[in-house]
Amino acid sequence: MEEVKQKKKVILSGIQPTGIFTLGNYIGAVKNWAPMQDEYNCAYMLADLHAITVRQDPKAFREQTMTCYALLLACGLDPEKSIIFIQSHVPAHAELGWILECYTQFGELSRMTQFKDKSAKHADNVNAGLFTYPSLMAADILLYQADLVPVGADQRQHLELTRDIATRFNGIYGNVFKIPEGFIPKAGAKIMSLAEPTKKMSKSDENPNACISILDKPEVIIKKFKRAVTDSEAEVCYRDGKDGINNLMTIYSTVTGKTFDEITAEFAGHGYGDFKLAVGEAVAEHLRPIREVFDRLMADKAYLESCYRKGAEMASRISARTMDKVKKKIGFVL
Ligand code: AQP
Repeated sequence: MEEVKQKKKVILSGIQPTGIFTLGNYIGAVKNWAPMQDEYNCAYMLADLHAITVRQDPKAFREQTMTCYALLLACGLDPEKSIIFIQSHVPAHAELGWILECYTQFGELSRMTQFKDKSAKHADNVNAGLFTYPSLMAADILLYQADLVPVGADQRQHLELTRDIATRFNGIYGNVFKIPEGFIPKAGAKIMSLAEPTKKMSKSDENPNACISILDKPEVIIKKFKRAVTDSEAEVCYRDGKDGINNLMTIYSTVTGKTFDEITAEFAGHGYGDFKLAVGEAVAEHLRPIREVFDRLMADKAYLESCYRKGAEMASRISARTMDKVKKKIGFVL
């Protein structure tokens, strides 16, 4: 009997080049991308169009985008296996983004917690792009007819909205978009700030002790963990209300593979000082190979450019198919 070959599922995810990735970006998202490359057809993008919802310094932004591209490769993304591109190199994102804004309700966007958080954080620049960000994110995903979208838990709400927009569009025009599923890792879905463990760890946090950058030197990583905010008990265990310790346990568990019970047993009778040191050392060791590959890649800008040009070409080809379909369905003259 002839073997029926199953088509590989499509994955799309992205990250904003708004700074060096934090341990939160890494554990919640990027770390999970490389292992998917054999099983799925993957497209990963640097979301630079999303990044300008917050004011960026042009020179720093350009450099940061290159740095972040190198970081994606250093985290194991392989341009021979996946499409790794820069969002603004593929104009279809902005084009479909606008179209989908017209199929997204004001009320829906008003309910997005990221909009509320970011507009409070950047009160001097609450621009329309910050508000319509989820429609552009929907375009990013739907252009590639993605089956799965691996993101951190903080993006769950945007993904739900993407599904609603796609379902609404399909309801009007027939089967245009694949309805994507979220792929949110169970462990480490949301890494919290080391300084305020009830807030998520963010690249743009102004307090350098709040977040670990994946390029921080080992001694810096260890120092930041030593300063991490915990509680006044002295028990390493995962429990409601122990936000700081829960966060450190999640991080330690992700980089060592140990379960929470194993961690509790390992540190029974020890103070928090020993635990924090162990977490710092484990994270520094885990990130060492990424730093090393990153340094090599940054020394070869021509190679990086050839990768992102090729990525843009492939992404443009795939997204053009969806754009054609969308335009025909809406009734644009082609
Ligand atoms: N703290 C986190 N824990 C787990 N996952 C996280 N992600 C971000 N922070 C955490 C995941 O990282 C991916 C890329 O995020 P992004 O750069 O597109 O935007 P963001 O969520 O706004 O990330 P930051 O670090 O907070 O950036 P800034 O400070 O620029 O706003 C997403 O999959 C996200 O889930």
